[in-house]
Amino acid sequence: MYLDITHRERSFIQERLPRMSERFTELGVDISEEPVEVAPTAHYGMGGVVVDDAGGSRPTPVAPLRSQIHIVRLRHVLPVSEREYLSRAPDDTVSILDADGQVREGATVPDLADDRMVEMYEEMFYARHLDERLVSRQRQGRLGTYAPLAGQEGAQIGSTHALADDDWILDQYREHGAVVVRGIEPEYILYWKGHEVGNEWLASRNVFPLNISIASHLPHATGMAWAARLRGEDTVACCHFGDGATSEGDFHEALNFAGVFDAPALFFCNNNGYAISMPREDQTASATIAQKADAYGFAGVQVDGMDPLATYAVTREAVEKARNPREGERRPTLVEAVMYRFGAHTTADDPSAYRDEAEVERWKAKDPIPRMERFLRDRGLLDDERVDAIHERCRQEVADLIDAADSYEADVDEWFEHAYAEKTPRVREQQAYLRALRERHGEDALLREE
Ligand SMILES: Cc1ncc(C[n+]2csc(CCOP(=O)(O)OP(=O)(O)O)c2C)c(N)n1
Ligand SMILES: [Mg+2]
Repeated sequence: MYLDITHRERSFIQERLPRMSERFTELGVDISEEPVEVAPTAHYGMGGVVVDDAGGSRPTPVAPLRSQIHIVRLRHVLPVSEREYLSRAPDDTVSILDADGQVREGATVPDLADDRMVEMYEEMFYARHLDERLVSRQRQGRLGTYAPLAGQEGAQIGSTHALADDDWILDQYREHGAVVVRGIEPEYILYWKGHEVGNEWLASRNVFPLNISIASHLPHATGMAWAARLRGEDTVACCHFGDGATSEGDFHEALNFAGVFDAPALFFCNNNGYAISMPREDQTASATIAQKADAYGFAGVQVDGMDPLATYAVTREAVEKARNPREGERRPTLVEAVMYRFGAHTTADDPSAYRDEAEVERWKAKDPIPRMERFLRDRGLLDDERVDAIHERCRQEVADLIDAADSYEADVDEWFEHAYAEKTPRVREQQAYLRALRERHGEDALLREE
């Protein structure tokens, strides 16, 4: 490995920054007399040494040498880590399948058992079908406001497969596919019908309650990851959030502390192009979201979020780094998964007010489900018969799930239980009033539609 620096800077490093010089030697980096051309690489923090991908004119500071590094002009340096994906430039999008489901030239198909890949396909189909059913239920007045996921299955299913079962998932509100991988139960639907029980059961799958207040779960993820480290546990906290969430202070605080405390956290940004109606371009002036990781001293990588194999591969590498960082690596990673939501932000939104149909159609050409299906058919793992059987099984299972949720008998007293640890006088009064009405008129009279 070579560093390309000017003579003045070279002697400056050797004389004034012996620690840095020693570090170069440790890393096996030669400080050459003359500039040496090597392959350009991503900017990459290496335990205080920074590799600049912009030809050396814009060194990127990384603690702890932040104050000294500005005088160093670094050019092309090979990163110390040879992680296939995490050492890429933030705009060098990881993609394995092209839009037609063909493996891209030079791409490596992750080492996954055939059954596992078919399972991923099945779960994506299941999640999409569940989504359609739930949107329809909301339209019938049988579900509350719901956040559709169609288009985003590739990232959710791909990334969750790369986690261990006891790794924690901290979701925003659209990650139904991640829950499908962990084993969805009818209670999940009850959440969208307004029942608290819908949030409680998720802990049994190492999933946090859904998060509606944008980005407030990111500091929790950092805290959980840090706590796991302090306790000597091996678990990683994987936090999903949107492009909009990156504008919240919580995002920056969470990533900053994850870097400082070297917490085994994976920040998984589902960049679907919009925060409700706000386009990504108006959300941040950064060219990518992935590059924001650089400010916190750890790796950031962009991935095709509609390619389940690519999201799997990137997440696997990030999780592996979180558990077993190599010399000079920090455990956290920011993944920016680029994708599109085909439907509305929620069932309370009309996307035709802020985007045109042609845009939607362009993105539909990248739909993760037909892409994965094509790939599996080409490998001889799927054919018409198997595809039909999978679709039929999913339809039946989703129907059973919805039926089971419908059979839930809610106790209306529950409504008053969850807002305060101790009920306020006003809440107690309301509860007593409702009880009195129920006793006086009976349930049937209260529920009758006029
Ligand atoms: C703190 C906070 N501010 C505003 C809102 C209202 N809100 C709900 S969803 C949303 C957009 C979030 O966009 P993004 O993070 O990109 O996630 P997406 O819905 O696109 O998956 C906003 C602003 C909120 N829930 N919480
Ligand atoms: Mg978004």
